[in-house]
Amino acid sequence: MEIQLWRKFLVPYELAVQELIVKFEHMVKQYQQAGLYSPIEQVHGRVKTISSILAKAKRKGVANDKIKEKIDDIAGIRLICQFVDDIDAVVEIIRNRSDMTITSEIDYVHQPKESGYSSYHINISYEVMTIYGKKCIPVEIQIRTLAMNFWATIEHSLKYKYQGRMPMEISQRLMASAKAVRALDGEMSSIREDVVDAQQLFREKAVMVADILNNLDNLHKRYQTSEDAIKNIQDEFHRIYNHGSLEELKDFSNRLDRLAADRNTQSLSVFE
Ligand code: 0O2
Repeated sequence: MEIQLWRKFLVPYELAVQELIVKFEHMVKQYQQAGLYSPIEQVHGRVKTISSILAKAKRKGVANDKIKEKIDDIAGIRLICQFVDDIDAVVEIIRNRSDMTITSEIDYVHQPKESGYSSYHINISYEVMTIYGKKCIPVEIQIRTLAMNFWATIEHSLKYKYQGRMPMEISQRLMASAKAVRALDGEMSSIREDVVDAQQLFREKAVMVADILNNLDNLHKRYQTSEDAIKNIQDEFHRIYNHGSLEELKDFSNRLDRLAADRNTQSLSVFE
């Protein structure tokens, strides 16, 4: 295929990857805005390069005119989770979506590959609208933890370097480190609740601080609150932020909310 034809061939794959990145990133944002824990930590996506498609076709003995049917990871999305349990949650989310049709699933999490590779693969058919009409694009979604991703990235580079002739010693080290990755993920799972709680508190505090600063800005600019009153509020905010508890910050934020909501009042009695 000529380069121009390749580019045309890959356009709907690029569209599918871009749309899916937007959808999954938006999902993460929705969880964050709702103050909820997101089972997805990072979203990545790529369209395979032409040389990588050709190399895979050669490796798998796929003729050039069969690439479209036989290579199903030309469009790829990678969803990175913090914990192994999150992988199941993400799989469930994808199964329940009406805009992605699952064509196959491979569970390399519970049955890792011989190499040590671990990840959950879901192949979907995803519809995009191009200027030539609708097209159903096959997309491979890989779901893995941060630790699994670290291993896979390193192993991928080494595999590329050794081109299928990986020295035995390195293979063995990789297998041993894959075992360490499973142990690490297991350890992290056992403290998942603590980590999630801590992250939740951090997020709550961040949302509260953003609200407070927004209210302060409004009081200053829109309601022309006096400089002295603003300074008092700011001083109290700094004191609570630096030395107070989350409860105190919550109470402060609620008082400021009430004050900002009451546009007619000139009284700052709640801070007096
Ligand atoms: P790239 O460059 O990441 O796109 P196979 O021939 O079995 O390896 P197959 O039949 O296409 O691959 O299906 P599978 O097993 O679902 O693998 C598809 C993709 O999963 C691979 O694409 C890799 O991204 C990833 N993967 C699978 N096995 C391994 C592994 O042992 N190590 C690493 N690092 N990644 C793996 P590509 O085209 O091989 O690579």
